[in-house]
Amino acid sequence: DPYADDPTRHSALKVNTQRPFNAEPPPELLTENYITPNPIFFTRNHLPVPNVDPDTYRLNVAGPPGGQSLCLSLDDLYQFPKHEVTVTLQCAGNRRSEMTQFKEVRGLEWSLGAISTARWAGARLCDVLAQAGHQLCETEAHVCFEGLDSDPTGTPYGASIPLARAMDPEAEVLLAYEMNGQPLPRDHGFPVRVVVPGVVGARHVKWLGRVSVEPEESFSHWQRRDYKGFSPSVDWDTVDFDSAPSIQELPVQSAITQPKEGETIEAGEVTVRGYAWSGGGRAVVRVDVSLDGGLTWQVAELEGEEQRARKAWAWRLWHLQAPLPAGKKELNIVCKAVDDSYNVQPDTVAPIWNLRGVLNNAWHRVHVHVAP
Ligand code: MTE
Ligand code: MO
Repeated sequence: DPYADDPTRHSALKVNTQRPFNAEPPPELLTENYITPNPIFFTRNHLPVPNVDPDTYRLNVAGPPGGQSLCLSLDDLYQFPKHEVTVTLQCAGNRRSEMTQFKEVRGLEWSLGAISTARWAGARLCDVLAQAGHQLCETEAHVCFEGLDSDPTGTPYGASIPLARAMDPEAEVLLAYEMNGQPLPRDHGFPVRVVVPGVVGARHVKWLGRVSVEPEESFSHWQRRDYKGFSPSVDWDTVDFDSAPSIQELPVQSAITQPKEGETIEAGEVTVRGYAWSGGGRAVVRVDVSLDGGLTWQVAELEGEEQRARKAWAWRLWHLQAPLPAGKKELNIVCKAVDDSYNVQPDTVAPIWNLRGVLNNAWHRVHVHVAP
């Protein structure tokens, strides 16, 4: 069993698949804290978790043509300036189960918890690439990452991001070795992972083994044959993966974590809670909540500090406390967020449905009963 050596996990996680391990925190724990505690941070593994010895670990960074490659130990990585940033990581498949309800898709049945937030620390990718002699001359180039996890044929997990993002110090792309002040837990990439603020989870390669600059995107299955969006009209007989760009920055997203679907709440007043986030560093400027399925709206209160313009890498938690109209027996609660480009969420899944069930950012809806 290649999974026999996987780490033990927190019992509160809602397990999607055991091998490989895929799990999310339940809604009520997800937004209990702005920073997600490491043991309940959602986990998305495609392969068995490698067991890496930190003493012999080496990160291979390919140099430019004619240049020299770097072979970095953990101690070598610690010599680079340590950079810290709070980043929300979201899987492209977050909220896929709502898409499935509309029409069948292929993929893990994520609820709304394939998203979490941590304070990451490590070396900036741009500093490491510069040390290897790379410059931003090839504007069309890509930085390819390989994990130390591999399938039975020996093919590692891989992904890539544009070189322009990797070399931009303002983009804050990290080779992270700390998560919330601790060494990375094994499930989250011990000893080193990539963190690409504002970009889909799939590019945050864990158990990082190799970095190279290439003229083309990674040839990995997960870069070329997965994590892409398509029209609702495309099915598995007609899909042409080369015709769509790989997902990088994600669209604006929000979801309700309290109350829960099907719950019975007390009459009088309701408190609605949730999260909101947008990709590419776009800040959340507003969350609208409806208690009547979208007929009328109230503006939720955003918690925490104002986000940095163009560098809003982490989610905003929000809440709304509202009196309930007397005699209401049921509520159809809806939320939708607006980012600082005034991007909004579509009202239903239908127009954004796709065969792989990615990029679901439709209005989130929760139906509850009111106690008499
Ligand atoms: N990196 C490696 N090496 N192997 C993987 O399976 N999964 C990716 C990404 N990096 C993956 C990986 C996907 S699809 C996501 S959503 C994130 O890791 C999840 O990170 P987490 O498990 O720390 O939440
Ligand atoms: Mo993912």
